[in-house]
Amino acid sequence: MYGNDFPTDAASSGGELLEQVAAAEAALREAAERTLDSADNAETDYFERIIAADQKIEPRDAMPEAYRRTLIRQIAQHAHSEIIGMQPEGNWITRAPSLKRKAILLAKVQDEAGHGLYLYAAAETLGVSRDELVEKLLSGKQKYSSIFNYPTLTWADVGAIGWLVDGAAIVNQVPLCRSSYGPYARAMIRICKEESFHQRQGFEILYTLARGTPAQREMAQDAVNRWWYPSLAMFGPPDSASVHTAQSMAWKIKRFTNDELRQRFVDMCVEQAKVLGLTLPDPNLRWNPERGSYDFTPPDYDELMRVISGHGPCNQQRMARRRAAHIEGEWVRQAASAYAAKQQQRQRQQEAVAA
Ligand code: BYC
Repeated sequence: MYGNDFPTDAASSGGELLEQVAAAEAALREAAERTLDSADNAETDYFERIIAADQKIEPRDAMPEAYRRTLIRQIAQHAHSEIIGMQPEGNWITRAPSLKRKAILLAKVQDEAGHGLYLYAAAETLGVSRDELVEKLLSGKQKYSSIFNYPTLTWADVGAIGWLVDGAAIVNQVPLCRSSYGPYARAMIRICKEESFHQRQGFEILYTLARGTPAQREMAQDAVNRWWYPSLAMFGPPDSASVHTAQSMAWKIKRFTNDELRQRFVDMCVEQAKVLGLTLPDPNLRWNPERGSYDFTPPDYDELMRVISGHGPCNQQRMARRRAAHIEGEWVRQAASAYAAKQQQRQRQQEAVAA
C-alpha cells in the first residue's frame, strides 16, 4: 500500500514501489547528464552502446526498425488500455454511493484519459500519428489489455479494480520507468505516481466494505473472487509462451519477465489481503520458504487467449462504445483543429507585423 492509513507492516510493501519510481526518476536525470565517448559513432553501434550504458534512446537517435516497431506496439496497446479502461469504472460514476465517492471516481477515470494522452504522445515521437493508432484500435488491429473485457457488476468491483487491477498495473509499470526509450520512461514516471493513488482508493473502498454489513463484506469478497485471476492474467502469457519478452529484455524495454512480475504481484497481494480481512480465491496459495515467495495457481491462459482474441464477456460492448464515442467526438476534433489553425494564423500575422 501507499502511505500510512492502514495500521500494518503490509503497508510498506507498496510504499517501496513509489520509492522505486523516485529512484528511476533520479536515474533518468543522471543518465541524461552522462555523455558517451563519441570515438565511434556508427549508428547501430551508437544504439547498442546507449543500451549497454543504461542511457536513454531519444526520438532523434537512430534505432533499429524492430525496436521502433516493438515500442509502438507496446506503447499503443498501453494507451488503448488506458482509454478502454475508463469504461468499466465509468459505469459506476452515476451510481457511486456518495458524493465523495463520485468525485473521487470521476477524478480517477479522468486520470486514465490523461494517461492515454501521455502514452499516445510518447508513441507519436516514434513517427506514428495518434489518428493512425486510434484507427488501429477501432479496426481491431491493435490490442488493449484483456482485463477491461470483464464486467463491473457491483460497487465493490470499483474497489477490486483499484486494488487488484491498478495494483497489477503498478507492479508492471514501475520497471517501465527504467525503460530504455526516454519518452516512454518519462511518461511512466508520471503515470505511476498517479496510479498509486488509484490503487489506494480501491484498497480503501474494499477496506470500508469489508468492515461494513455482512452483505457489504460478501460483496467485497465476491468482487475479489472474480477479479483475482483476470488480474494475474494481465501480466501476459507465461514466459515459456511469451514471444516478445526475450528481445524486449535485451533492448531494456522490459526489465522483468511476465512471470517475475506476476510473482511479485502475488507476494504483495497476500500481505495486503490480510489487512483487508478478505481471502484470495486460491486454495494453493502457500508460502514457499525455498523460493522465498508464495506458490499459487496460475490463471487460465487459454481464457486469456480467448479474451485477447475478442471473445471475452465484454469485448463487443467495449469496442462498440469506443467506436460510438469516437464518432460522437468528431465535432470536438474538428473544433480543436479549427482553433489550432486560427491560432497559427494569428501568430503568423503577429510575426509579420513585428518583422
Ligand atoms: N492483454 O510476448 P508477450 C491499466 C499480448 S493499463 C492483452 O508476453 P509483451 C489501467 C501481447 O501484446 C494496463 N494482450 O508480449 C488502465 C502480444 O500480442 P502481439 C495495460 C496481451 O508485449 C486504466 C501477445 O499477447 N498495461 O492497467 O512482451 C484503468 C504475446 O505476449 C496481454 C500495459 O499495456 C494482456 N493481458 O508483454 C486501470 C503495460 N498480455 O502484440 C488500469 C505495458 C499479452 O504480439 N505492456 N498480450 O499481437 C507490457 O508490459 C507488455 O506489453 C505486456 C505483454 C506485459 C502486457
